[in-house]
Amino acid sequence: MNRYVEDVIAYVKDKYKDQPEFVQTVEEVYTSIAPVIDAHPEFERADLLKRMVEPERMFRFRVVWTDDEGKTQTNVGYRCQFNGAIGPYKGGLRFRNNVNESVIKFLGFEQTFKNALTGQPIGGAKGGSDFDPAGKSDLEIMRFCQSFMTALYRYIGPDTDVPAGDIGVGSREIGFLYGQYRRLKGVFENGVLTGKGLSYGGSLIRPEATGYGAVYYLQEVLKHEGDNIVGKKIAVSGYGNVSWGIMKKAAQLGAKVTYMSGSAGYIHDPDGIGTEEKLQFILDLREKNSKDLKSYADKFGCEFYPKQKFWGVDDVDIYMPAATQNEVDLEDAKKIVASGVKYYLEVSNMPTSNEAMAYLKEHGVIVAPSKAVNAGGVGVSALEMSQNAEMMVWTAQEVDDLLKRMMKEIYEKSVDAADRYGLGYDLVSGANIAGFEKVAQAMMEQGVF
Ligand code: 2IT
Repeated sequence: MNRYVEDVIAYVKDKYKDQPEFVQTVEEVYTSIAPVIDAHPEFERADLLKRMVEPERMFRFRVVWTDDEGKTQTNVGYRCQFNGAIGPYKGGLRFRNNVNESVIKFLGFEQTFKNALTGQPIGGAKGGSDFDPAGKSDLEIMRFCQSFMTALYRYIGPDTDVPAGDIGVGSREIGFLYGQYRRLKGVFENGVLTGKGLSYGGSLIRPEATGYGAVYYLQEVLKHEGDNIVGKKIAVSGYGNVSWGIMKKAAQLGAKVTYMSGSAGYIHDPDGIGTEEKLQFILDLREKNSKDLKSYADKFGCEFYPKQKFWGVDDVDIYMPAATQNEVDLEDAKKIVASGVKYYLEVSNMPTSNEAMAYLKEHGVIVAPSKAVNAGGVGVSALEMSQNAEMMVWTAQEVDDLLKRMMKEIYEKSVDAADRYGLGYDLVSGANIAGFEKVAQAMMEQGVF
């Protein structure tokens, strides 16, 4: 491999050894883009790779709030403005108890290349808190969001940094966050957040966009194999907003999601999780922050497998991990290869360990990376920003058409980038290269800093 790439990976491994998720993503992306560095010695002279692993700035702040018993609670908040070379910082906020500096930095680094891939003018950012919304009342969540925004509002804005949702942050949280921003600034600047409710500037299709986009991307992958989505069975991990979008679009297109998992186990529904009633049930589970997937099995008469993961089941055509980071390790990858399932499309950010990904690729599984597959979410967030800036409201059809086109272009850009560097049909390296090239060019043209 390229010596400069090796040196920078070794430097990051040493300097950030206490940030394993961050090291993992840097190693993954930089290994992929090594052929670009070979072809561009000027990138080493400009020390581009070391510059890119340092966030432009990162905030860490105290978030204090009062629970329903009147007790004071303290959490940590973060916002990492990773790379603003191609547009205002953009990326979600994650509220979950396992959030720390490493998790926020890995998500911000990924976001930088993903956002570049969308073709929209958005830089990379991520933020969040170790606050866990599970089991909290609406009022507790409101007080937390208000305190979080009070600490954050001076660092964000429609042309500066535009947060959105992620795990634990949905339209309810975005509503509370926006309300507090508006109160503090005294202006109606709704372009400061995306994923808003429709009554104050949200975009149609934004709630569905990540899942729908993933299925549109899947259609491109199937087309390449001379195949199509009708009749396909899909195993999806997670049952959040993204999984819900996949289930809905898959059902519309004649495919079905037959497996769904949560942290307590998984369910197998051979009929597919596709009816209005079933989809609404999933939304309600999420709304209540419920971890009780068994209630789905009880209601719809199917099997629940407690404390197990479904990797390795062989009665599906496609695996789509869509829950969180590091869901699939080498052992799981071995089970997937042994199952004979041909397609593995990452949807959540970095669900696969680097060893697992290498194993899947080596054994002929057709793999696609999350930074391409889930990019429709942030892509439609950028469309929401456009609508807010223009004071316009686009129809669902208009947004959906743009999303479809965006996913097709992301797929094609990835295929083309891998091809240009002689890597063959490699959607993972292709996505990394295409995203990297755009950010690199913008940084090179903007001078040394
Ligand atoms: O990981 C992601 O791309 C998101 N959580 C969405 C970010 C956004 O700004 O819509």
